[in-house]
Amino acid sequence: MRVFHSPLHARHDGGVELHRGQLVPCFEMPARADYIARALRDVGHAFVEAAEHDDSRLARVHDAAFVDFLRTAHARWREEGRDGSMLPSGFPARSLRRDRVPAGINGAMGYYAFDAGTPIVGGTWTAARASAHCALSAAEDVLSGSTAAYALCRPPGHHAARSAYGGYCFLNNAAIAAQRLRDGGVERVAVLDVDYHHGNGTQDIFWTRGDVLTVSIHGTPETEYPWFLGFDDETGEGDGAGGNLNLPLPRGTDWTAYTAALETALAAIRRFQAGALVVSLGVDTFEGDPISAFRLGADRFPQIGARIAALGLPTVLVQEGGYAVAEIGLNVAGVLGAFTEAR
Ligand code: OKP
Ligand code: ZN
Repeated sequence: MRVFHSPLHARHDGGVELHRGQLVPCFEMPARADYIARALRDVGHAFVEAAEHDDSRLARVHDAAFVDFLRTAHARWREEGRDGSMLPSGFPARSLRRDRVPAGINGAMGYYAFDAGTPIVGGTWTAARASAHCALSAAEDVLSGSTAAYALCRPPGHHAARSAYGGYCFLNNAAIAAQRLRDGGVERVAVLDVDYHHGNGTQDIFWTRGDVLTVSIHGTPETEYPWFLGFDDETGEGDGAGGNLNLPLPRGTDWTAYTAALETALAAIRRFQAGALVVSLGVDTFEGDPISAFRLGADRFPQIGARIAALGLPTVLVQEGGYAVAEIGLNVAGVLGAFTEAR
């Protein structure tokens, strides 16, 4: 299958993140994309550089003022005489006002961010935009008749909400791809999120919509990031009532429990009668992942790919997490290889 990529991903290099009380080197680093690219090239996937797309595609799923914030944040930071990486340190939690965006950059950053683990640097906007372009190009490839396409997105996207960033994510690439499929004439689109972390941003974006089903299998937010969304009683509202399915699983989940959840997810997608599928493909469910706690061996990723392929739907696979950098390429190639063989 075609791999849509962009060299501009490397412009986002956050440096450090706040992790368990310490400033540590970012887990979400440029080398991740390079390892994936090498592994996919080695097995012969066709590489295509993502095309430029209009920014109006981003505003289909994000708030315009939020997109403006991302576009201008680092320039505003530099105008205050600072440089390097931006991390927020105050957030509008309970008892504080959320009805106004502070005029200054520090307050605005805390307003739009939901964690202190997602630095913005000078190249973040360029990279995040290029990442979204990978997803858009892959979606258009599928609209033109390809069975499936893979977007080598970096930075990832599934934590980015309509007007909030965090979890290493700025623009929600999977949501942007799903919306592109809708705008291209697909009436019902399903998003299956198999990243270890709950896809809170995708859930938020489609929460009140009946045309996009969102399903996420993830480590339970009782103990796992993003902690404040992803429980199984979140099912959608309004036109989106019943259109969100969360399948949280405990730390230590093995293949037996994982496949049961995967089959539940696939059954829901079949029932929805989707015309196309977007997969938020995180491979941080791997047993060697440094920030996650499922126990899937590398041999399970081809099985995941084959099961998803069995849905028989036109599919856009969008890269999300995966932080065991040495194995990330093998695990992504495992999913894509088995998917291709099954179709
Ligand atoms: C991104 B993706 C809080 C940061 C905690 C965030 C993990 C984001 C995972 N200071 N870590 O879903 O793989
Ligand atoms: Zn993740």
